[in-house]
Amino acid sequence: MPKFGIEFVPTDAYWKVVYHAIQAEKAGYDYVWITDHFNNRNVYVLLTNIAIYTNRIRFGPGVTNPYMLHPIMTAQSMASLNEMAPGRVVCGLGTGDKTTLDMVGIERAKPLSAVKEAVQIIREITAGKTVKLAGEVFKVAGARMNFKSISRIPIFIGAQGPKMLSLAAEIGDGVLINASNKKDFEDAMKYIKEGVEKAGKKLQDVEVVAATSFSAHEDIAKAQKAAIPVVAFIVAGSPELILQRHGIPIESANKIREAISKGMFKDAFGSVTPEMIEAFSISGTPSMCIEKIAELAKIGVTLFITGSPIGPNVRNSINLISKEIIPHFK
Ligand code: F42
Repeated sequence: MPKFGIEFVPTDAYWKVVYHAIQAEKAGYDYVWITDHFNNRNVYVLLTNIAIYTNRIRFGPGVTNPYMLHPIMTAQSMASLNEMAPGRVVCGLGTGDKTTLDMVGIERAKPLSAVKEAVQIIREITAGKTVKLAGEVFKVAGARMNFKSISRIPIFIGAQGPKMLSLAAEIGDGVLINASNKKDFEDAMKYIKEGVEKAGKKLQDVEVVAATSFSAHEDIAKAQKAAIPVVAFIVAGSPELILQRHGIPIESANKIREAISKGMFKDAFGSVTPEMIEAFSISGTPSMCIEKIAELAKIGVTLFITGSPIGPNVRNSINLISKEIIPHFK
């Protein structure tokens, strides 16, 4: 049975996200993840408030990256949060969204090394050790914090490419996969198994996380309509290989990409097809969602995240998920 997580993109005021996190805790979710992009609300301001206003749910950035914020600072933030909410903090780390890093002129050089070295730095610093590392990306010349984390902080690595998936399974406590369709998870599992073997671990040692674009409503049309804007952005940002896997013509994706880049959102959203919604989201009635979640669990997903849009109305959809979907898996 998969555990449940919820992901919020903090485009809304901080209090609204915190309100939904409190609601998610009451709804029976196990994890809340806050995405990290410079152009949204600050992830640590939100996580601090979530630490204060919740009691049980585990939480963390989903995901931060080692380019925008030095891993030393991520480690410090994680350990400080873990003092506020003992044992509830998890660290989501990835190579970072290229588009937003490009906007501030930060190059995503050597992503595999950056993630690997960041994990080492975060693990050692939070454990109270002195870090000395002459890495390919990070040079740390004997750094140590004056305090250490009160417990070990699990690191979940955001991954999509084959090498990152394998690395994530090898060194991470969890692999966070941004996808919603079973084809993507069938493919990802090959690389996850590779990484697990490389590390001499068992598959059960690694949490396989589906970070989905999710939309639940009793009315299927309403659920799918709410998913359209998110799906449009996913299609626009998807590499050719992924589009091919789902039988989405490159020309259709290019049309959406072009419309988004010109700010013509109505045109972009109007070009989203039912096939795209099927490929890049889980949207529909509770029973349809249950079927899809069960399918992913069968493939190997152990933690299921309901991500943006969650539903036409976030509050109502959390209630619906709490009543009709989560109990099915408990
Ligand atoms: N990104 C954010 O910025 N914020 C978020 O909140 C966020 C959430 C999130 C949640 C789940 C998830 O799966 C991803 C998420 N992301 C988020 C995106 C994440 O940060 C990454 O952008 C995303 O996972 C895509 O990266 P990737 O894992 O596919 O890795 C990329 C870089 C890639 O191309 N990987 C290749 C692969 O096969 O895995 C390998 C690339 C390679 O070989 N690089 C070489 C090297 O040495 O590293 C050479 C590269 C060079 O420098 O020439």
